[in-house]
Amino acid sequence: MGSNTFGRLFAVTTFGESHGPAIGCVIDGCPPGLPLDPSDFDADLARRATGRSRHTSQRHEADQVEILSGVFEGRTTGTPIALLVRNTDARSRDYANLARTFRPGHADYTYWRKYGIRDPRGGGRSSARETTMRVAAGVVAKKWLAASLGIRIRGYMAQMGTLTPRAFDWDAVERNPFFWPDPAMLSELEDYLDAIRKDRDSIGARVTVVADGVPAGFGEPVYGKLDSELAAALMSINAVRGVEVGDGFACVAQRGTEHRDEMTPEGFLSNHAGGILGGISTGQPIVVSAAFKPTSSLPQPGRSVDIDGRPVEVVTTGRHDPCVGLRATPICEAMVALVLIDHALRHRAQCGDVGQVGPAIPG
Ligand code: EPS
Repeated sequence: MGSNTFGRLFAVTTFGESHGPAIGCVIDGCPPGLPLDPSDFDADLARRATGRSRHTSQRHEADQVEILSGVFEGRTTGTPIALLVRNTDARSRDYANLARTFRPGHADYTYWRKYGIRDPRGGGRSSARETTMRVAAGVVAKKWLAASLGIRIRGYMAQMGTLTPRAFDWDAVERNPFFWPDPAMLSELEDYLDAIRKDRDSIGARVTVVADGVPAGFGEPVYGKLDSELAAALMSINAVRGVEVGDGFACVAQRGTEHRDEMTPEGFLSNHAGGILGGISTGQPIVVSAAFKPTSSLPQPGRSVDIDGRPVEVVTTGRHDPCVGLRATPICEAMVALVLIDHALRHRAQCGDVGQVGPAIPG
């Protein structure tokens, strides 16, 4: 059984490997009539791409999306949308020394144990290159959510290593390569990451995504809860080790009187719940975070074993990110968008006739 399809009514299947000729996806279930042009993908793919600053992998891919089907005269037709991105800058020789061994902390080992095939080139299907197509599919989802429901999805880096923002400005986020909301800290971040790179090491990060304008009612208790599907979506991104909804694990130390979001006719008084109660959206902003582990491909020696079980030392060469979380903001946004469009369509299918019940508490 493979599991390369995500979503039920807006179903995205991705395919391809980092060092194959191309990567791509098929989106099945996109509503017809949505304007869609290849240039729509450029901005988000550039936000995710490698080689856009000295702090990311220096592999240079054009990341040009070709629309192969599902669009006629600039609009989606309701038929499967096939998107393709050609790989143009793979350098497989960087991986030659990994043919018989495994990077510690990398999926190399588990892919080999599961599939019995050792294709080390570029991490194959486990490479973060696959996230290109998540972002591409997310562009379509974001566009429909904005046009049909006025939903806006934005993310930022909420922590890198030990650093957290001391101020918050949404406008600053898109003006720096860290997706960082505190512009006064940029040189501190640069120095921090330069030092990590100089140490030939890597570092973790936290990315937060906020979705504004989500109406009350999305989510399917009990096994298709909005929060459980958001958690699964974010957890499926390479290198994610933890997901939080709203206050997340901080709720462990909170009292009920602090955590509950009191309601008034004028609106909710707080949003500790992250916009979801009982697995259903409340109408408040949806707030989710993902924790990214430090990159396992490291240019300093680490102990490992070879495919015959003998002890070896592994050094990873090649063009790797010192902080994978740094390029993850658009990926997290895309996964949130894919969950929300799927739930928008599912809600419309089951509850489209319910209409407005009771008082709508402003988010
Ligand atoms: C990646 C390793 C590097 C990154 C790659 C993700 O690939 P390579 O060693 O082939 O240059 O460049 O990221 C991308 C190519 C991308 O588009 O995100 C990894 O091991 O995950």
